[in-house]
Parts: sequence; structure tokens; C-alpha cells
Amino acid sequence: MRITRVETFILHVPVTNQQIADSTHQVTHWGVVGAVLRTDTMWSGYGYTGTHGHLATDRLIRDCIGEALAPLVLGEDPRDTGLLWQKLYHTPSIRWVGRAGIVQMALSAVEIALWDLKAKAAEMPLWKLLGGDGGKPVEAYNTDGGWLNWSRQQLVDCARAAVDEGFRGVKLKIGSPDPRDDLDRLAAVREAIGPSVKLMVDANGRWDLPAAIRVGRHLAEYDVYWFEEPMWFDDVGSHAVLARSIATPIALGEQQYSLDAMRSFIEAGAVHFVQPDPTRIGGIGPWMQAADLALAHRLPVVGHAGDMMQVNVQLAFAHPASAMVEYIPWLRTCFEEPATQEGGFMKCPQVPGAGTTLRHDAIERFGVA
Ligand code: 0YR
Ligand code: MG
Repeated sequence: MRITRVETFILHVPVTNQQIADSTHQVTHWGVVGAVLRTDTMWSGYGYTGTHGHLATDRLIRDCIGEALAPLVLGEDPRDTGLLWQKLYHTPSIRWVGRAGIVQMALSAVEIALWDLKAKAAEMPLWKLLGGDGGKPVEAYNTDGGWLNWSRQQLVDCARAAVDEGFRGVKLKIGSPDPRDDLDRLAAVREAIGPSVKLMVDANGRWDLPAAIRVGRHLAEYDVYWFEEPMWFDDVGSHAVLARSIATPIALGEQQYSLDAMRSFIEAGAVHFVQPDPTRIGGIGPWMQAADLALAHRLPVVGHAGDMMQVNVQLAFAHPASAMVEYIPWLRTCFEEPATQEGGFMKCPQVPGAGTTLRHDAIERFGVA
């Protein structure tokens, strides 16, 4: 099996019918930037990364795939996933400008497409190819209702609706200019959902250590399940201090671009819920390595849904440390087999591949030049 052609795409998919925001981003469209790898067989491989739909930077990712990475995989056997990851990552001219950011997101997209082909050629869903357990429960927690720019009443209504649908966990965005507003909203949601539903908060890197400690000390009053990205994404030391200063567990990983970055946090005791994102950390290979590392420290893995769940669901069924995924349904209409929850649990994907195959009309409907 050989790769004969690499096509690239950029999709901008509307997130909901309303504008959404967390403490550091405003989003109207989710960007899906990726590659289709054509082969000398009947199979094509789909892979992509996730962005906030900014066309100028999406084009940089697309061009990195099309101009810099595509020549490295043309003519190769896509089933050589490990070997090709090494080639993509360690080609000196790539590595000099890579290892994080645009290049690493482009690389992740290509690597996921390789795995999609490998799984299709093996006629298995990715989780099975990776030796997973298709029968285990994989819980979904709902992120798509806790936005920072929404009113307290909207938060309460959305959380109630999610619980009525069967979700056993909901996440709220925090990081308001006055943290007392966050605690007020948190109290309202906790009261609305009752004591048995998991309630997470996500500050998207907003605060410094004093603010995170001050707010963080109150989270236990609402039995918060985790405090996500409290501070600057790369600051291992401050997270290690915070983890020892408050009772609530720390979650992070969506902004970590490498296994090394995850390792620094894990070894420092600066993270309790490990949240690697396959579309950012370098694809399926590094995601599995990060999950293995978490497992070796007996820490749970809850992948970040930068791909809006398609790959994450596969990985949750694949890896023994992972039994929960972030649920954000924005891209459901783009895929042939969209990730689906029922009563708060993810259905196990059955179609061969990584779950990344785009519907034939996705590019027509959401593609941008
Ligand atoms: C929307 N999930 C996150 C989205 C999400 C962000 O800004 O990108 O909230 O990636 O933090 O946990
Ligand atoms: Mg987050």
C-alpha cells in the first residue's frame, strides 16, 4: 500500500447558533484543517487538527501539510505509522521550525490520516487495532453549555437539559474579571444539577497563581471534580504549587504539544486528570504514549476534544487509563460515522478507520478557500 496523492482541506463549521466564549477565546466557527491521503488501494485516509477558524492561520497549517509534510509521506506505506512519525518529526528542516504550534498541528493531522488508513486496511475501527476494549463504559461529560459569555440562567438551563439527556458531568467556563461572579454561577449550577452530577470548571489559562489559589480554595465547597487550565499553559511550577495548595484536582493537557511537555507536568505532580489532544500532541502515537505515561502514574486520562470527539472516542475505548471524553457535538454532520452519546455514554464506533472520514458533502458545505 502506497500513498499516491495528498489533498488538503479547511472547513469552518458553525459552533452553535450563538456566539460562545471562554476566558481567552471567542469562537463562531470551529476550524477543521487536514489532509486526505489517497493510495494505490480503494482506501483514503482522513486526518485533521482543530482550530478556532481563523483563516490566515488555518492556511499556514494547510500549507505546512501540503508543502512541507506531504512530500515526506508520498510513496510511503501508511501502515508504517511509527517510522513515518519519526520521519515527519525528525527531518531536520522540519524539526528546526517544528515541535510545537502550527507544524505540530499539521503533523498531527497527517499522522491521524496514516492511522485511519492503517485501521481501514486492517478492516477494524482504530480502538480495536490498538487493542482496546469495545465493551467498556465510556462516559461523556458535556462542555457545550457552560460558556463564559452566557447568562447564569442560560448556564442553569443548559446544565439541567444535559442532565435530563443523561449526562453525568457538565463543565463550566470560569475566568471572569471578578472571580466572585464565577463562584456565583457555579453555586447556581451545582444547586440546579444536585450533588451526584460531576461538575468541572475550566479557566483556559486565565489566572496567575495568587488568583488561582484564591478561587481554587472555594471550589471544594461545590464539590468540583476538576479545575482545568487554571494558569499559563507552560507554567509547570505554578501548577505544582497550586496542586499542593487546594483540595480540587487539576486537569490540563489540551495545550501540550509533546510527550515531554506532558511528562514535565506529570512528574512535577502538577496535573491529576491528563487531557492530551491527539490533534495537537502529534497524533495517535504520542497520545497513546502520553496515556501510557499517565497510566504508569495511575492518573486518569480524559482526552481533550480538539477534534470534537471523533478520534477521542476511539482512543478512550483503546486505552485502559481513559474512560471519559469531553462531549462537544459541533462537527457531527461532517462525518460518516459521527461520535454519538446515549444516556451519557459514548457508543462504541464500529466502522473501520479512525472515525475521521468526511461525508461527501462536508467540503462542499463547510470548505473555505
Ligand atoms: C472554545 N475545552 C476547551 C474551545 C475548548 C475551548 O474556546 O476551544 O473552550 O478547547 O477548553 O476544554
Ligand atoms: Mg479546556
